[in-house]
Amino acid sequence: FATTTVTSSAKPKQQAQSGKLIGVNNRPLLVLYGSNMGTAEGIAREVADVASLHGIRSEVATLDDKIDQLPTDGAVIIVTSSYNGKPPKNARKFVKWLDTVEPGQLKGVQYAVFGAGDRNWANTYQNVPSLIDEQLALKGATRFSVRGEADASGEFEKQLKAWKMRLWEEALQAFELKWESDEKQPDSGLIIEYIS
Ligand code: FMN
Repeated sequence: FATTTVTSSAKPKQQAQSGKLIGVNNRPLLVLYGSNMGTAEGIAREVADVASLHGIRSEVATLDDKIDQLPTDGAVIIVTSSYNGKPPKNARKFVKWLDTVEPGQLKGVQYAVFGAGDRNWANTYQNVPSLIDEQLALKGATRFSVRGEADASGEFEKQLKAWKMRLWEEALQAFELKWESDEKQPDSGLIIEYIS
């Protein structure tokens, strides 16, 4: 029996080590973003890069690109911002579509959501990530990691880092991932300790 703890220092440009994360059926990762100015998009790309470096098949797309196409064979990570409580441009259709989905229709989809927001918009802080997170659950999808959020007027980087650490830890458990080599601590952004 082993407990897994993970820390992520997410440096996508680093070289991957020889080890690979392997999981049952080699399940893929889809990272979707809603972003006007690039913050959420950058986070989405970085998450996918780190996963790719560790041998996980990863794809990045906008939320609007995957309407009615949420996969059930792997993980879906969604990173989005909000604009006056409304979705960014490339997430508007997705949010409308999600509202029309029947309860239970998204059974089998495993997801996690992260929101890039700003508390200066106090009444609508994190509106869109919160809405998507709740709606996906209502429609039958399974949340494998709790929603994360960061505040551009607060400790954005610190909050982002904390979310990434928790995300990888919970993803490793949810998808039964482990290293195929003997290496205990790959140093390519994802550090894994096995505690007997
Ligand atoms: N953040 C929120 O949490 N809720 C909002 O309602 C909200 N409205 C915004 C409206 C405007 C005009 C601007 C410029 C920012 C707003 N923000 C709001 C903050 C952005 O969501 C935040 O800066 C985010 O990191 C931008 O991400 P992006 O670059 O991916 O679009």
